Amino acid sequence: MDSKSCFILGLPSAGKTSYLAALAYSLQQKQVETKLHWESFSGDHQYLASLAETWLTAEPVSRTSTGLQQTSLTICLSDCEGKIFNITFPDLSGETFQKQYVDREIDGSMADSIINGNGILVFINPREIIEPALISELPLEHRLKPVPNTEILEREPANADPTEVQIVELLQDIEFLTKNKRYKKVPLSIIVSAWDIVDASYSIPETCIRERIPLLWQFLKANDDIFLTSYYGVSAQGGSLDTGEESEYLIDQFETNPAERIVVVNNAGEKSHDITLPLWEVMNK
Ligand SMILES: Nc1nc2c(ncn2[C@@H]2O[C@H](COP(=O)(O)OP(=O)(O)OP(=O)(O)O)[C@@H](O)[C@H]2O)c(=O)[nH]1
Ligand SMILES: [Mg+2]
Repeated sequence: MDSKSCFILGLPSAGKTSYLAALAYSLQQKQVETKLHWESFSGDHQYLASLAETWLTAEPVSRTSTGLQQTSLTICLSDCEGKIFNITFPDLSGETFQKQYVDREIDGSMADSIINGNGILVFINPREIIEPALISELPLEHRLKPVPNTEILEREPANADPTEVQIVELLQDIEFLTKNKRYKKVPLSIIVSAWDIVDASYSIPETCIRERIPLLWQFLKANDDIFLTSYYGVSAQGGSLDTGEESEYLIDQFETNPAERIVVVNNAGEKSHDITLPLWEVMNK
């Protein structure tokens, strides 16, 4: 049996665990057609089973702390052609990636999963984007005033630097780590999570990335000889779960077929409920 692995990257609250919760539920239901299906559990399945349960009851997932992060979850899947394979992926804490960005250091086992992996999913939550401030947009008095050294020392890069700068830096680490594998491009899927809150004028995920975080889009365009990129918009929850009323509304509305809560938009703007699509695509490139 084939063994594959997928690396999952994203800053805090990027939507990684919510995606895995919807995936865990989707893989075991039959009402909505999906490219991938659950064949059997391998390893410790408790984590994914409990995420699936949380998803079904329309509760938001808890933040993944570094102490509770999962470095290697394995499930046995079958694809639409009946091919069966084991797939391994992590559910890491966004803080792990912030630390990597700030310290410019990566854990050895994480580096190995990137080097030996088959593809990467990168999550970006439109609600969490830190926009860059252009010098030309700052009031003149700020631009003329010298910055005191204390302010520079107190700067917190993880909470202040633009999202696009942090993600591009993390992708540059991947570029470096995979440099001996240049015979093959790195399959990458950029996933705009919480697609239900994205401005309705965006029907194409790549346009949303190009306009909201242009540095990332430019980086991927300029490095298309290294990364083989696809773009998806994903609403894993199907809507906001910030209040009990919102959760109840979603449960009632999709009582007969909960998996229809999920919305996945590909780069042609086509909508489906198949949350396995980004994973299936990066595994097949
Ligand atoms: N509206 C909406 N919100 C979502 C959706 N998916 C995730 N969110 C929200 O985004 C926030 C972060 O989601 P998580 O899945 O915990 O993100 P994460 O990347 O695992 O974050 P860390 O564990 O901190 O690294 C939560 O408040 C979720 O409720 C969605 O489909 N729609
Ligand atoms: Mg998480």
